[in-house]
Amino acid sequence: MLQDVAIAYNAGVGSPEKVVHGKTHKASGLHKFRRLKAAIDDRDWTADPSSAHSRWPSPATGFAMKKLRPNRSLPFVVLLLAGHPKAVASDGPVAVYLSKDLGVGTLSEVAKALERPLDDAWVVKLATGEKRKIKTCLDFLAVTKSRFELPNAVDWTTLWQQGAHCFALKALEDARPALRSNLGWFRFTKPGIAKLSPRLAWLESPDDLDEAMAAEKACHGWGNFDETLKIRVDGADRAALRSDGWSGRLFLYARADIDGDGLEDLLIRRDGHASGGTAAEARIFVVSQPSATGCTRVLREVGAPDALQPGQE
Ligand SMILES: [Ca+2]
Repeated sequence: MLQDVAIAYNAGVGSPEKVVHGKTHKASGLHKFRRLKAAIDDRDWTADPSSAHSRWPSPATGFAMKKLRPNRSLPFVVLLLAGHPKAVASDGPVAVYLSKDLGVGTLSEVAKALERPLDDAWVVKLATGEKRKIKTCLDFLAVTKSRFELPNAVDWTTLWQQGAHCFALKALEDARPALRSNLGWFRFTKPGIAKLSPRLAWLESPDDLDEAMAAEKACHGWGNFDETLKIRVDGADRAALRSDGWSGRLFLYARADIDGDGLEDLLIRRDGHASGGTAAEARIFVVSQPSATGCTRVLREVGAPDALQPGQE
C-alpha cells in the first residue's frame, strides 16, 4: 500500500492549491496532505527519530525506500490513491534487484563473476578442429560465438544449462539502475508471472513460436496463452512450472535497466524439460514493458543454438 503512495506521488496525482481569475481552487490528491508532501519533498522518509531505517517494500519489488514516518493523514492518502489509474509509472532511480542465485551483490561485481570457475570444466572442439578448455563463463561465452561440439553429446544440455548463468551475467555487464519503470506492478507471484509475455513458455515448434509472438503482440499474458500452465512460487525469485508436455523452473535473476533505454527490465531464466523425455533447455530472457499502459515484451532471449529463435524456419 505504501508503494501506491510513492507511485501516485511520482505520477503527479492531484494538484496544489492555486488561484485562477481571483478564485482559489483547493489542493487535490496528495497535495491536500501538506505535512506528508513536505516530508516527501524533503526526502524526509524518517523524520521520526524513533523509527528504524528499513528497506521497503521487499527488495524483490525493485523499490528501496525508507519508511515514511507515521502520519495521521496516511491511511486516508492510501485509500485515496490505491488503484488510481495513473499510478502505473514511477520516476526517479529504481533500485536494482539481484537474485542471490547470481552470486553477485552489486552490478559492479558482475565483470569479476564472469571469471569464476563453472561447476564443471569442459573441453570442446571448435569447427577448425582446435580443442578449447572451458573453465569459466568468459571461456564459455567465447566459444558460443562460433560452432563447436562436445566429445560426449550427452553433455550438450548440461553445458548449456551451466552456461545460462553466464548469459545472465553477460546481460548484466552493462546494466545500470533504471530511471523509470512501467513494471512497478510486477511481483514474483502466480498472477504476476501469469501476466508476463507468453514467449517465456517452452515453445517446441516454429508454429508454437509464431503463436506466442502473436499472443505477445496482442498483449495476452502467459497464463492466458497456456491455460494448462501451473505456477508454484517457491521463494522471492524462484518458481516451479508445470504445463502440458513439459515442466520446469523460473528464476527472476535481476531487475535493472539492461538495454540502456532508462526503463526497468526483468532478467528471467526459464528452465524446461519434456515430460517423459530427455529434451531439456535453459534460456535467459530480457523482458520489459515499453509503455505504462501496455504489456510485457521479450526484448532479447538467449540459450542453446538448437532451440527455436524468432525468424527461424
Ligand atoms: Ca531497459
